Amino acid sequence: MSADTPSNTSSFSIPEDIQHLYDQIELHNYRYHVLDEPSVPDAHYDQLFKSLKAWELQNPQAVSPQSPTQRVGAQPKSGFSQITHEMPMLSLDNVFDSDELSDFVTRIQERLGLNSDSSIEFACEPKLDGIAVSLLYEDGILVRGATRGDGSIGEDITHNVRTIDSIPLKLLGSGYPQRLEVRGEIYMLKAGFEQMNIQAEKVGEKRFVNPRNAAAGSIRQLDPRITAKRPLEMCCYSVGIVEGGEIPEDHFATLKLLNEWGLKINPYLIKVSDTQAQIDYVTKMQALRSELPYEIDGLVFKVNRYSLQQRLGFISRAPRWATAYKFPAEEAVTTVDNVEFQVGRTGAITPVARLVPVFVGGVTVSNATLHNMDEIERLDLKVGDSVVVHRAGDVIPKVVRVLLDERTDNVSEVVVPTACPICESDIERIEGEAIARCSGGLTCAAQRKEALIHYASKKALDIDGLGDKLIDTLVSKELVEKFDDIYHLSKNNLVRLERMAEKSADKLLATIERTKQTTLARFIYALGIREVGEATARNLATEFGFLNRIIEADEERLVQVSDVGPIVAKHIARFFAQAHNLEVIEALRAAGVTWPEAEPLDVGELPLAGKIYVLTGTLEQMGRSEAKVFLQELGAKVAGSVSKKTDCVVAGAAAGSKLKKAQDLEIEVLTEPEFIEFLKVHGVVLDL
Ligand code: D41
Repeated sequence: MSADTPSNTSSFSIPEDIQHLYDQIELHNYRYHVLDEPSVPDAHYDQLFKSLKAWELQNPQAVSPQSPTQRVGAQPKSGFSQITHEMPMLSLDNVFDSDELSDFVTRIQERLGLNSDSSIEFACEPKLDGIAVSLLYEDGILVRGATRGDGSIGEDITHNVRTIDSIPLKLLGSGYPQRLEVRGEIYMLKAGFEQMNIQAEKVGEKRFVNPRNAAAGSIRQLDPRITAKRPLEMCCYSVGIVEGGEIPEDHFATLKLLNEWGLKINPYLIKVSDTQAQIDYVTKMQALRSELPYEIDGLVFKVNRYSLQQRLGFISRAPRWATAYKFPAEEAVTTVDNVEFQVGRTGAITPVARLVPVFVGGVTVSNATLHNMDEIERLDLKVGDSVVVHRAGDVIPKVVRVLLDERTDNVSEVVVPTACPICESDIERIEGEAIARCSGGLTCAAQRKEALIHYASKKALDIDGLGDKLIDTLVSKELVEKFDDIYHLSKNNLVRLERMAEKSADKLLATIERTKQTTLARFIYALGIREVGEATARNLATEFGFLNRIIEADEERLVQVSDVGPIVAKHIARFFAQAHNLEVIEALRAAGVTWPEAEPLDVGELPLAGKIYVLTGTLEQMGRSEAKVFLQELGAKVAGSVSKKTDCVVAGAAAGSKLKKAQDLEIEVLTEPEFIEFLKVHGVVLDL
């Protein structure tokens, strides 16, 4: 949080503070709505707004007509004509946790005069983080597109919506009302957004802050040729005007019908009738959030039946029958206390920002990666700056932006070290590479420690119980230095360590012993060869079958392995050319580490050779990337979309259009349990 962000409202008893708050909110408003260039995350803005509202609630006599709370939306950009919505586009109230969600349901039951255990059907859908728009169809023809604007007046964006492929210019089928207004969200896919920013940087243009602002900026272009190039989509979530025709009696059925008329709806739309199912939906979607191809900032719950919606009505522009369930914001503002440099497994020196702790993406974050030296320059970051921190899913938090407007005189330059902060070896930086490295190799304690952590990690030797902290202790007590030292640890060594009871020492030693039996792929991955990840290690193991053959292979042979390019081949060859690496391998073999070796199977002999598989929906027992690797191991190709050439579709939960297409094309479909059974039959070992 910036220094001037109120933590409570009591500090705003004097009007100057309030004026300052007005100014801040108005500035953010202008940047957000007019320039499409916000400088702070929404949550920060919401916080300011909330503080002002709270103060005004305490001081109702002092609410000025100039207060930002007294107007809705912002001025439209000049150049667009205005559209008055015949039926206002309502806004949504928010809830933030399951208690508030259940209060929302209770209020509805009470208003409808129902008792607390009577069930009401709700439609649930993701809340897409884009911009709300209205489309008007007359006799099935798209005649107008408009932004929501302030809910009453929006901007005419007909020329731009016509460029969006997921918006039909003419409705499909028949039976639609003569006049039909469809409402929904225009948004940008995450991948398209990344692509756009890469392109923007190449030509020296400014990056967009996030997919939502990129979508807003794209839809409010005066030149539709620019909009047409942007990867936009639209998903529908309600209807407005309905004249000269009928729609079903509930929201869910209406959306399904819109879908039949050619409009896109969200595949995760479901109906639920009890609180538990609502909570399950929240849990499921929260887990899925970071994997979705678009950003969502929450979910929307709507009373399904229109007759009930009507009875409930709305207050101050928000329907009583709907609410947004907001997820924790993935961005927050905080201050950089310091920048320190960490040494990774391969010697890469990564700058890390030490932050004033801040709650973001559901956890408190006090460190964020800055990737490399170039990034500090690109961000123009100084110690003491206010920054925006992003944390999505389980990904490492990162600093995405510096709030240059808020920079004070109390900032200092980041001091880049010239020697390794751990072992004082020289730092090397290859021309044209962004990464600086410690040249100490395994003589550097930091690199040794990281190498050991990697060796013991889940995808490598999988020595459960030998994690970061224990390795840290073992290295600093000089009990472990090289990989094979792990196998020479004694119970005596272990029980002397803090927090290591006899039972856990026994357990750890048993795990170390058991995991000596490994696979060639795990072993190669564990060695920590630069650029050799899990998939490359698997490919090397499958194609060579024997470690010695890999050691002997030259670069020319190595590039024939799938996924191995000239750079990776060079790293592999270089690794095995170094005598001390071969010694490490010998020492591990001598300590009893073994793996089965066998003549590699000819790719053509694999059970799924030549078959094309498509994965869709959410797999609950394994990740999609895992499923992909399993299929590839059996010789199948995994494609992204369903076509006539597809042999089989594996459909997880909430599978959408791909599943439908597979059914239309009469392609074999496996459910997740069927898929797992199928893998087992083909001898794939699953550790689920
Ligand atoms: O996905 C969304 N962003 C979304 C927004 C959604 N799925 N449903 C919505 N439903 C409504 C009502 C209940 C008023 C028809 C909305 C919005 N409103 C909305 N978007 C922006 C302001 C309001």
